[in-house]
Amino acid sequence: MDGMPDEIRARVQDHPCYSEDAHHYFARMHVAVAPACNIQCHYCNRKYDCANESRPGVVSELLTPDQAVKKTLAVAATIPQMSVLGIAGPGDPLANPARTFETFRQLALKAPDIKLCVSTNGLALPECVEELARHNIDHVTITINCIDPDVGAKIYPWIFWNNQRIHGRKAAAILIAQQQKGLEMLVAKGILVKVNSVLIPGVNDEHLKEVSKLVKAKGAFLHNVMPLIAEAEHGTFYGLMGQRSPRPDELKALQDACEGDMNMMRHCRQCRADAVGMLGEDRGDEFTLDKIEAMNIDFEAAMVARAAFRAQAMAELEAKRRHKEKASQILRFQPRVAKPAGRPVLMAVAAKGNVVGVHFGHAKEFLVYEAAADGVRFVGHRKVEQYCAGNETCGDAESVLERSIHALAGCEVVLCSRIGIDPWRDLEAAGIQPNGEHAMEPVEDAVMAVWREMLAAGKLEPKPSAAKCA
Ligand code: CLF
Ligand code: SF4
Repeated sequence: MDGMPDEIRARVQDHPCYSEDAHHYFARMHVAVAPACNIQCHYCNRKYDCANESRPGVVSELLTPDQAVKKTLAVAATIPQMSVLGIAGPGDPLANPARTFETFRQLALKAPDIKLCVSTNGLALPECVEELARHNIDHVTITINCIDPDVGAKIYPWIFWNNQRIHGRKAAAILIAQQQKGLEMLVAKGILVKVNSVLIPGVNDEHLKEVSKLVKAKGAFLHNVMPLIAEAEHGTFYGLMGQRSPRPDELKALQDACEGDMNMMRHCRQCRADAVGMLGEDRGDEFTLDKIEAMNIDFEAAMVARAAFRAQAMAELEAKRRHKEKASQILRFQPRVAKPAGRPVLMAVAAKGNVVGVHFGHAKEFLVYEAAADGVRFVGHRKVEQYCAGNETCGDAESVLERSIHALAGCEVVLCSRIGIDPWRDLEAAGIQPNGEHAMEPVEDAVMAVWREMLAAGKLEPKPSAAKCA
């Protein structure tokens, strides 16, 4: 959020998706009120949630607007970090306008401190912009995978438009036109727009650079390039035909290439349409309808706890921002001496919140940072299975460890709070240095400290050929 006008910063500083810093402090929840969809994407199987913002292969419990409101109030009372309510499926929210807007209408009245957010494929967007603005929806995500109908025809087999099913290039051209028109209308209303794009190798990878340029020129705030997830067991067209997903290094290279043009989101977790909690965690099971019915909630006490949490989180975020601003000013005004030597290094961190706080064997994901002379940059995350699930008889531990090491390819260091001797040995053998010396330290400080130690030890001479992710 460096250099961002104060008015925009105030609108995104507690949104875990629109602000990378905020996602360490604030949580989101989704309510699955929107079953229908008006298009078909080749990466979607309608048995599952909308794959434009969801991890395919999961099914959400469909709620009525009344049930959704009840659930939102219960979650907000239990999780003070919850700042945003999003509707992202299981179909397209704007293909279900009555259910979507009834949910928003009730929540704007009953929980005005919660931000409202929606994600759409964009086909019905232009006709919904007025109503979105009326309900005070300040954040809208449009999934835009292409701006060329020939590319679109490879992603969308059909759309349902004006009571007709339209196929191929013609369908893609209509969808693209609606998405672009919707984007322009939202920007004209002052609504913040995030664009999601699914990176499909060989289909739209190079093309997404043009998409990024265009949506930025039209005023989109943030671009979130997400990897295609295509598994045969999900029964999607791409899954069945063997379309591959991008590797982590391909995703990072494309995000880096687009970054020159606009803010990139790199911390997306491709949530489910009924996700609850901090990004990367899912507490949905605690809030099924029967459990909510049995809850005895003191809403007044909950509001006090929410306000106290918020004040503390905002103060910490502001302190962090000032610290970063000061560091970048020092760098900017330093006399122009030769840049300190040392190549950039990718490091994986088993983090809890904002600190190095997870045992290697307990991590379900690692945050990946790039450390260099001019600071630390978050570049993405890698999902893994828990190597040590607390089950002594787990015979699969070896292969889980192998898969974790494979997922960390390209990283030279892994920071965690603790690590066992076996994984330590195997990581080292794979060229990844485990490090448990910075337990409970703030993540970025720890990563920078390790980079400086490597520099001092003479380990950061340029490599003959840069490390690549597998
Ligand atoms: Fe939900 Fe999306 Fe709003 Fe966030 S998710 S509707 S903008 S509140 Fe966030 Fe989840 Fe990624 Fe979406 S991490 S899938 S980008
Ligand atoms: Fe599936 Fe979402 Fe695409 Fe509709 S917009 S087909 S629900 S991925």
